Formats: sequence, structure tokens, C-alpha cells
Amino acid sequence: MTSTVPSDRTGDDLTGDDMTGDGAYREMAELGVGALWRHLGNLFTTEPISRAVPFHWSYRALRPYMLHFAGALSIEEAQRRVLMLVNPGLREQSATATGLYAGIQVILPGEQAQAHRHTSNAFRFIIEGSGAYTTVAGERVHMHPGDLLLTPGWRWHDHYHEGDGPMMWLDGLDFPLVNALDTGFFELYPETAQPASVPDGLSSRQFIHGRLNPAWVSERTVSSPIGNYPWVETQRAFESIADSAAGSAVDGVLLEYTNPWNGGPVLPTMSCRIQRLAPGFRGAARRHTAATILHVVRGEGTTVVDGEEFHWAEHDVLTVPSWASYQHVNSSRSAAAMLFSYTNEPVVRALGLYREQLL
Ligand code: 1HN
Repeated sequence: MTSTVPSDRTGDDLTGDDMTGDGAYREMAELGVGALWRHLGNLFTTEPISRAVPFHWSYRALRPYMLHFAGALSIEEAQRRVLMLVNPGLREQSATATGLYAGIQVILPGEQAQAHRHTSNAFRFIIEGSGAYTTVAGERVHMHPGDLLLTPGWRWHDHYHEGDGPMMWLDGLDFPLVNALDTGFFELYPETAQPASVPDGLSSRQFIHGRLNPAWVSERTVSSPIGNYPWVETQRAFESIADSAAGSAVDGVLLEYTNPWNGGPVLPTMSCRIQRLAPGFRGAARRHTAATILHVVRGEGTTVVDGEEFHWAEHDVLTVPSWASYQHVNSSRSAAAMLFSYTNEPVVRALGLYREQLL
């Protein structure tokens, strides 16, 4: 018999001529089989090799496009008017870093962004403008530059701008991870906006950052119940400690926003942080297995990622892949730099995969 389907072969057939070239590999591929010995090196690298590349987005370069589309595209057409910051190594997933997404959103006065919900966790870090609010699960949360607003997974959310001038913010989501796990659900709200059902900004007032919590609230959520971590409080925290805190050799004075129920990250998949690099700060170099996205709140400086220098200015975004070495430098002799950042470290740690190395 010269031709037979592979499943009919006996062991003896496997010594045939067609098994010495690529024939057997091709036939096996049709059976859904691969040869581990041909892939071992790619599957088990000595250390992580990220598809993501280190990358920098200049706010000064992006802002004109934001304003262009604010004029050219209605909020109804767009649903969300957002420029996605796509990592050149992660285009298929529209991801910014492994498991993480960043985008810049703009909303104009009088615009209402449709209410919807998704299983992905989200947050917004406000860049510029005033007078907009987002409604999350019935609570209106007002936005000011530097505020961190949370939209944990599956909460209805919509945005409205009742102020003047464009309002812009950084959106952070974990949808690349949620999609990789095939766990994404999405739903439109039946109306454009949801009604407010609790007093505005209640959650921020009700929790005094994990030190005084409302004891009558019985549900201990995995995501922080705080709708807004206002910039005024972040600034107060830095003013009270920045000059006396030792800080870290790598990150300067770095504070993590926390879930008041457990002191952990604000979202189960993303840890959000804010750091101050003192004038002239020159950080030590480090690498770790968490992917990171940084946003410049103020100041100018340089981050060296795997030997490549990225110069950043106010409101820029930068991503550092897993296991890439990074070193922050604040080049100013007089002004502190403030960096907001988020990482997938909670996921990596929960799975026992976190490693770091000082260089
Ligand atoms: C989303 O729901 C928002 O609610 C922004 O403002 C960006 C990117 C991908 C998927 C959902 C928002 C988003 C998003």
C-alpha cells in the first residue's frame, strides 16, 4: 500500500521514505500534532522574551489628532472618542503592554458618551479640562486633572461633559488579558445615560483611604469601592512625606493607590501608582516580570529601557515590557517629576511568576 491515511499506519509504516523529509511533520500537523523537539527553544526561553517593545507616545504629537477627531467625529458615531496607544509588537491585540491597554479619550462640552459595561476593569487618569463626570453604577464621579477614577469590571458607566473646553484623559484597561482568557463580555445600556442613584462622589467621601471604612457596608469587593482618588489628596500625601521619605533607589517616592478593604491593588488585574522623582534624581536600574505603562503627570526626564533612551515630557506615555531593564532620570535641577503608572503585577504575583532583579 503506497498511500494511506496516517491513522491507518502501523508502527512499521513509520520507517517509510516519506517519513524522513518534512512529510511526517506536515501529516502530523493535519492531525493537530506538533513535535516538541522542534519548538522547545521558542517555548522555553532562558528568560522572558516579550513581543511588546519599549515605546514612547508624545502627548504633544497626539493632541492635534485628538482635537481633529473631536471636531470631525461625533460622540454618537464613535461611542468613545479614543486614540489607542498600540504597541508595535502587539498590534493584533490592540494592546499597549502585555495584558494592558492605554488610550487617550476626548469629550466635548455637552457630549454624552453612551452607557455600557464590560467585564474588563478600567480606570481613567485625568489629563486636562474640567467639568466632566463619569457615572459608575449610579454614582456621579467628577473629574479634575490628576484624579484617578475607577470603573471595575461589569459596572455600567457613561461620561458627560457639562463644563467648557475639551476634556481629555488616559484610559487604562485590562482587556488584552481578559480577551486572552476568552472572558470578555460587553453590553450596551438600554438608554444613553444611566440615572444617578446615590449622592455624587459618595464613595470617595465614605472611604478615607483605608483608615476609616464604612463598617455597615458588608460586601468586601476585590476591586476598590472608591470611585475617585482625587489629585488634591495625592498632592497632600506627597507634601506630607516627600522630603522626609527615603523612597526607593529605583523609583524615588512611589505610592500605590490601594483598595481600602485589603490594602491591595485598586483592581485585581492592575496596580496603579504615583511617584515623585526629585530634581536631579538618577534612579538605579532594575527589571521585573511585570509589564508597565507610565504617564507623565508633570516634569521632564529620561527613562533608559534596555539601553535605549526615551525622553519624556508632560502627559507623555511610555511602556516598559516584562524583563526589560529601566532606569528613570529627572534631568531638571529645580523641578520634581511626577509619574503615574500601572502594571499587571497583581496578576503576575497571584500566579507566582513575579521576579525582579536590580542591575
Ligand atoms: C471603554 O469602555 C472606555 O468607558 C474607554 O470610556 C476605552 C477601550 C476599550 C474598550 C472599552 C470608556 C475603552 C473602553
